[in-house]
Amino acid sequence: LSPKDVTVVFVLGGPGAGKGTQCAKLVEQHGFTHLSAGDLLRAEQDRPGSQFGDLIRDYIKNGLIVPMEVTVKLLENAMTEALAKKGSKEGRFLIDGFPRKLDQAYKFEDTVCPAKLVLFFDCPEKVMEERLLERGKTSGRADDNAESIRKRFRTFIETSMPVVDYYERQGKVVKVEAVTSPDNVFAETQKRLRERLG
Ligand code: UP5
Ligand code: MG
Repeated sequence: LSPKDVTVVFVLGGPGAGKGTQCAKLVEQHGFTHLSAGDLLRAEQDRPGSQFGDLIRDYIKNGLIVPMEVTVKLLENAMTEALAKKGSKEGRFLIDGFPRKLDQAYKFEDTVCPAKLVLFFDCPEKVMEERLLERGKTSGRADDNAESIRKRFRTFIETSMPVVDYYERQGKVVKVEAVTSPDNVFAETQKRLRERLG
């Protein structure tokens, strides 16, 4: 895939920062294609006959990063599929929750496509924890429990924040505070993206 044909925006932020919520709004109003790495992994985990089901289940429950080959391939397939469906090579993609480890960032930019921007939702752990525990009452997600949440936070700080710092040094990060209401966060997101994407 070539950056001439596709625009890739990575959407990062801690667990529960609101990446999925904001991506849904961006799709509705700006026609992006939204691909959540976590959603793709959960779908692959549940796909009958998948050779990666048990591995993915184990990594997600422990808040660890699934080996990048699996995730990059799932994303690449989903992008190709979305482009085919639209019947053109043009596409604007929000890649949500990826890359969350430096090796993934290098691999994706090398073999799939460099990112134009990184949208980073910044939110205190306390707020994210409350949101996830609340969602855990009904989400059925195997990682929305106190113990998994603690592990997800640790991985975020130790492994995923260096990715944000890496893109920060390239001047690609658009940072948005994600503590207020979803509509407020969205208004700020739109404003900041307009400044950068036109
Ligand atoms: N909510 C959202 N915004 C709110 C707001 N402004 N005010 C009040 N409430 C708000 O939101 C979470 C909850 O908060 C919801 O109930 C929402 O209504 C509310 P959501 O939009 O879902 O936040 P999001 O940031 O998307 O949270 P998510 O739980 O999806 O984050 P994670 O990053 O933890 O999950 P993800 O699915 O990306 O990854 C899960 C696991 O997959 C990882 O831990 C890892 O094990 C694995 N993974 C990989 O191995 N590799 C990858 O590349 C990606 C994932
Ligand atoms: Mg999400």
